Amino acid sequence: MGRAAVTLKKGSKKRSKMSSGLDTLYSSPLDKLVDFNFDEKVANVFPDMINRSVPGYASIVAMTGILSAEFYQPGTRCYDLGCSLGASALSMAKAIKDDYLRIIAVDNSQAMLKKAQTLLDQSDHVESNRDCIELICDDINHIDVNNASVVVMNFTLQFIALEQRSDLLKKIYQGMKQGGILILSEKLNYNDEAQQKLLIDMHHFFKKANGYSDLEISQKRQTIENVLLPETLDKHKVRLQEAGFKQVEQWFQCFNFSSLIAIK
Ligand code: GEK
Repeated sequence: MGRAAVTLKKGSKKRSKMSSGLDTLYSSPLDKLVDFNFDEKVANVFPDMINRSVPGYASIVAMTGILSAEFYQPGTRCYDLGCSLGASALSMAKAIKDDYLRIIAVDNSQAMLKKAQTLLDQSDHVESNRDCIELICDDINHIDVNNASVVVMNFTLQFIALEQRSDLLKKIYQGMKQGGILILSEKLNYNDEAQQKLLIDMHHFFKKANGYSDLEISQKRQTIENVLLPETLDKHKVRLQEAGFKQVEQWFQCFNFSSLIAIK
């Protein structure tokens, strides 16, 4: 399966100087805009970046805990695919009351997982229930999903190559228990030009209101457009149904950001 546990390299103490901070990565004009990637610089500002960039992010993370507590089946596993710093995994860990809870949190960015490990270590042992979370550094296309009653993909599928998305969802479905849920949160695209423009404009109003300048918005958009590939709500629903999910419902939307629940 090619899993790799998170390994902290020597010298990681130095990095603690670079504490979590404000996202100013695109605040000055950059000579060369390289494709966005989840490196150490991003990991260090990630909570600020995602909260100021994704409308409804905090609500979706909180609801992930609430929904997972209701649909979790004792004796099964939970997965957080594309876990970043582990926010959704922690939300599940706090909400699900089961001494035998096991949450597999997967990300292919070593930098993000190193930061996730630091945050877990710093969290209150009892309050966070962190011991049930296992961090795995791997591509979610390569991991096995087994005996799952809750699978969460909060803003991760959008980074997966378009041609790999169906197979990934089919694999997830196959690894799930009857009655289990997939929470899928994504940035959306619209086929209608006017609708697309309005939704994107509203997202930019949100970012400006959160302190990002026009330069930051524009540079970030250019670096991310080849990497984050949004699709329409219909496309997501049809693909989930084709994977086998018997009920698919959109439960959240703010501007062009949405979350779906798919029940096996
Ligand atoms: C949260 N869910 O805070 N395999 C594993 N991880 C991947 C892959 C892949 N193939 N591609 C991208 N990632 C999180 C937020 S962020 C969303 C998710 C965003 C990882 C990538 O390294 C990053 O950590 C995450 O998916 C996407 O609730 O930044 O917009």
